[in-house]
Amino acid sequence: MTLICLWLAIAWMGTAIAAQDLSLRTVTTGLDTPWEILWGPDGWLWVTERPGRLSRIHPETGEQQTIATLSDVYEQGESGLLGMVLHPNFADSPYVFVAYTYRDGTTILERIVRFTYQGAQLSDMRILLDRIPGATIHDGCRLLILPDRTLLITTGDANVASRAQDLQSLNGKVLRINLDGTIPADNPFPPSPIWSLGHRNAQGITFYDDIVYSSEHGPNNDDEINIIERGRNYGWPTVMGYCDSPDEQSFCQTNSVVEPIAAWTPTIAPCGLAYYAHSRIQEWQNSLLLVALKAARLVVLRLDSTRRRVLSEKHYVANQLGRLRAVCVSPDGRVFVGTSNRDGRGTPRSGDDRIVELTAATSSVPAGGSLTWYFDQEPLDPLSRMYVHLPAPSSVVLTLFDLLGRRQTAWNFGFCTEGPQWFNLDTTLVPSGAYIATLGLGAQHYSRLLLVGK
Ligand SMILES: [Ca+2]
Ligand SMILES: [Ca+2]
Repeated sequence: MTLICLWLAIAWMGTAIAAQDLSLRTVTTGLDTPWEILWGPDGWLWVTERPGRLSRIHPETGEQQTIATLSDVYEQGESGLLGMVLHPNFADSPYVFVAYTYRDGTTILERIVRFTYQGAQLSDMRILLDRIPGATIHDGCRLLILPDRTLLITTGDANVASRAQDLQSLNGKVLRINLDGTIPADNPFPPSPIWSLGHRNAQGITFYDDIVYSSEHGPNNDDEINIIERGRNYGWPTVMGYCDSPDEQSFCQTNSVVEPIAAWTPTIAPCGLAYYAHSRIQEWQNSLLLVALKAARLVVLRLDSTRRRVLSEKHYVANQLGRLRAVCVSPDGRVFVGTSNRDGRGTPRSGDDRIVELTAATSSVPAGGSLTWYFDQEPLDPLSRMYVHLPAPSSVVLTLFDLLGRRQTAWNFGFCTEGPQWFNLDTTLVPSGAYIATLGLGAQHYSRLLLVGK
């Protein structure tokens, strides 16, 4: 038993994939321009589609449940229902934050709103930030909630490039607001929501530890990946990509412009961005996963130990799925992407748009299929919970072994019915450290590395 567990753990940790080893599994079809895909605390994918629908999609069956359809969304060109993020403590605060464009007369405007999720529907819409100028192009609007419980919002320049440098304009910025719509007292330009400036059209944002990363569309050159820092200037429209022409260098010195950590000419149209921290796909650990519209591929940017420098760039599924707009990483390291072939610039194929799971062909999960298994946080604390989507009714036992394979403790949850389950884990008496966690489901065993803290 001990040897088996160790072997499984090593197999898990050692998984590496080459591009040709990646396999694609269509989760669902028939969508129209999925703009945001999130992994929800209920184990479903939460999705916005640009014409105005919000839905939950089951990652295994593809079942779609509409939770709202926004009737005042204005979709033209790049505008419409855009970014979404869920409250980090969704069980107690079931709030869904959404960005969309609408029309006031002939004027296109953008707003950030908050819904409450109850009874499998979104209700009680509250406006947090309103009347951000929009346009048929460059509407930004990727959302991110930071650990300090503030909301970051990317905005585009709405096709007026000079606005990106104007501190009186909300366009071409990263904005930061509190989750109730008020402005944080420690914003750099109080009482403005502006957090950083000089952006053209950022449509990807993610973070890991204390670093916020963003992707940004360039014009006909210099798409960018930036590290977003408080109060800093990112150069647009004077500076494109690096500070490497005489005009740019002068502006960069005067304004202390932050250069990107990656730039692309010719452009790839970079969009959704996610940080990959998991060991499930070892080769991608400590990388940024970036999906591209024009280049129609997943770009994996491996970072160095400071996480501020790109070590390598690899491309996957190039031209296999068409335009890719959204990427989502589940807490157990599964990767989902959304196509954008019905957005007016793509060539829809039968079934488009779709959500596809990218998996290593040599799966690190032992026979028994695509088990969804994760913990609500790591390292575990004394009140942690374990999520398992049971593929069939079975007994459930979680055992922790130390790294020498010696059994330390176990939780026996008895016989459980199939489907999604949460299990409470009291780790009060478990010393902090690294363990090999083995989940026994009947005769099947699944292992992974697990950290326990205090
Ligand atoms: Ca820039
Ligand atoms: Ca440049």
